[in-house]
Amino acid sequence: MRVALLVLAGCGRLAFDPSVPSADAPRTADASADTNAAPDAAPICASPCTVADSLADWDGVNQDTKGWSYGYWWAETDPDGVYSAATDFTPMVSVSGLWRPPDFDPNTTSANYTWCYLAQWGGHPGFNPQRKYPVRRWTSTVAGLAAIAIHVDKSDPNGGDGVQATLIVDGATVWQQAIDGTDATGVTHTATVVLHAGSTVDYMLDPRADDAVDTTDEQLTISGP
Ligand SMILES: [Ca+2]
Repeated sequence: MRVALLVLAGCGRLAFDPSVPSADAPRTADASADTNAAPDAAPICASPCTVADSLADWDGVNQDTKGWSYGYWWAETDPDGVYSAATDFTPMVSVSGLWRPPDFDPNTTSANYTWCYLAQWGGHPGFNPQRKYPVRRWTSTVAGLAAIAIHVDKSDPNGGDGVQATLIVDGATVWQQAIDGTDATGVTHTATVVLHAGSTVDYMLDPRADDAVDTTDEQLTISGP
């Protein structure tokens, strides 16, 4: 279950509070790959090859199809306010082809109403009335050096305070990027990591300080380096 991530030590928890907006990172496309993975690890497959693709592998009805599971972090009620991949990933349920928290109530005045959901193309984080952050997870069946390509952009670029995407592998934050509310171009980033059978690759979306106009495109692919 351990990943030899060399970007951050695998402490099992995020070393940040996603409810607090971070300073804007550069918004220009970043297609460069991290280069701090172990150079002697064997690739998961001979490049070019792709073992997982969040768009192509999507299943809006069944969990665990092709290694994908759909969940969320209920940040509002987490006693320590820190996402732990091992204990804070709560599976969502399928509602009309979207994944939503199990207690979702479509009544907008309900305490259990939330904008938090996942779709094939992306999703939406929740802030009001409670902070619920969608997490798209892939669980690895392969071991070795892998290239994780992550993309995020605003599918609704009409404002708001933007969103923040976080890539977490086996509990360690690999990459994090804030996206402005009007950024329809977004960012693509590739991280090179070493996976093990059972490694968890989590793509979390948080709303920063508000969830208005936060509809967001997101895609994750795992390939040979
Ligand atoms: Ca927002």
